[in-house]
Amino acid sequence: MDTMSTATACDLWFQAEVGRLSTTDERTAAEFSRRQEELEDILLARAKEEGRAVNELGPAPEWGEEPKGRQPRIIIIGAGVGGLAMGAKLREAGYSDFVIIEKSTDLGGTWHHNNYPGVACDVASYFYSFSFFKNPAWSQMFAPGKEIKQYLSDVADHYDLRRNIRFGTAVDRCLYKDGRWHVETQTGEVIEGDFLVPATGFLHIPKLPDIPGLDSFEHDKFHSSRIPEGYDFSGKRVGVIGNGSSSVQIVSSVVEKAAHVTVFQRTAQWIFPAPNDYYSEKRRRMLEYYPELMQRLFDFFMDMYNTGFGNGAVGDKESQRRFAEACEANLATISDPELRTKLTPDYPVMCKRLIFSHSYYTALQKPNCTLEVEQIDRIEAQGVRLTDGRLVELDVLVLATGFDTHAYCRKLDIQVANGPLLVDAWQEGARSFESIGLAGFPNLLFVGGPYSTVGNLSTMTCAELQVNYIIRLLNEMKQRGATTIMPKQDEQDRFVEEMEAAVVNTVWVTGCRSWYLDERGRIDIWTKSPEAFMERMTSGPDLNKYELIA
Ligand code: NA7
Repeated sequence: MDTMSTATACDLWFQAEVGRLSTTDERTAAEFSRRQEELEDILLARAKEEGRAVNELGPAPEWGEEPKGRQPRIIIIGAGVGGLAMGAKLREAGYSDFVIIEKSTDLGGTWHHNNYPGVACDVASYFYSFSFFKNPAWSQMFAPGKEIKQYLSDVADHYDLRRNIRFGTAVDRCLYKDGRWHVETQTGEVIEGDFLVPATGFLHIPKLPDIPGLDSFEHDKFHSSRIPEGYDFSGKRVGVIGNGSSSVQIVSSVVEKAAHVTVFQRTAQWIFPAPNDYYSEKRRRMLEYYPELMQRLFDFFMDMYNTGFGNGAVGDKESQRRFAEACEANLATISDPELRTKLTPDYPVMCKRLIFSHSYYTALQKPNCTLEVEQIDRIEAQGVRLTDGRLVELDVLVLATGFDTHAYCRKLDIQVANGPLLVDAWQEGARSFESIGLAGFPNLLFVGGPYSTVGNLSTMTCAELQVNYIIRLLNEMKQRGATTIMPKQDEQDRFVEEMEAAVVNTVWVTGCRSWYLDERGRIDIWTKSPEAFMERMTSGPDLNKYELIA
């Protein structure tokens, strides 16, 4: 075996990876793993023989060549995935005059705020990475939140972005006047710039349930994203309201320590049985030497998410059927028929964001866990009162009730002097042109705004595509000597119509409530396939669809 070429060993390792991920048979999977381990030994030895360098990322890259002409000053809001992608790519493109305003004391956005037990991403780690900063060191198939935060920290260090970040600075108001954006912070300071890039994310503002008596609970109570890091659930009677991805991860983790866990479920969810494999130290070391394998892993998972999952959500019946079968088979593993009935959704798979978990059903079947489907009447000092009159006494209450996913950057009070206010422009629902600009708002460029592909594409990939689009837009403006840009209203209207026409094909409007729908039942995420989004982002921008002012 060790006489094979390095290229063949890489091929075989990758084929074994695909085989392992494609089989549901544990013995076959174990055989693939064993073969991979042998190949890792060979590949590590080869790396030494061939004098391969560890693919270390090294010091921050030199600034890209400055585009000719005056440098625009760019104000980015948020040092999460979107803001950091923007900073890294600006730096690479030579735009040195930018500031990232971050209200927290550290970077990472969602991955800074969410510190609950079991926090992890539901997108495979090799794909939940920037294509320009692949990470051989992921420890698991679905990386824990802490690792993702560390990864983002590494991105910031590598691109030397910390010096551009203003931590602990909350924005109050963004006013466009006299041809510039004036960003006023809560301390009254005004930061001026030519472009405003809100990269504030959408899993950001906690949505608290409108349950009567919420404030009367006398013990610890947290939104899932505000559980203090290291909070000790040991020996406590824990109540968790909600059963989305956050709840599923919390419950699966906390059940090991808590005296009892009660999950208050309003609507059953489909659960896709995804094992969360650990990646061995040897595998990680091997991958450091083989960027070509990192690329293949990235491409493989991208294809799996886009064609397998993404296309299913926007109408591919074959993909929907495969996901439905896997979820139904998972549900069938629940031995107690009463519990199984409680956990059976009455809407199609993927209508709500699909939950990936290999441990939730196991947790629910533990003797110290109860799934409560009687609805909540009110919260009282000692616990949760159900509509049938029972009181579930608790020592700690977790509100895993999601986020205000449609707020986007409304809180920033964005407005144009003598012109529109963002909240008015979005009165009938958030919108944008091609997920980037907004008619009536000069030099306002979103990363992760309305019509981003939050459905299925990795947020990292989505941000990267948008940022590359923005850089091309800035470069083209420079070439044309333009200083101000905004989408033409009719082009934006046509784009919104295109998105709304495609909604009917999606599984998101097949009869469930989810965070994809706003309070009017309107969808403001990308409604076509992930490939169509990638195509739009990489072929754009078409500056004929924008108004340009020199
Ligand atoms: P989600 O997925 O929005 O889930 C919120 C959960 O909270 C869901 O089960 C809701 O039930 C439930 N909920 C919300 N309000 C209430 C009230 N008032 N009463 C009872 N139950 C309620 O949020 P997550 O934080 O879990 O996940 C967000 C995303 O983060 C996730 O999709 C991943 O991409 C990462 P409902 O189903 O609406 O009946």
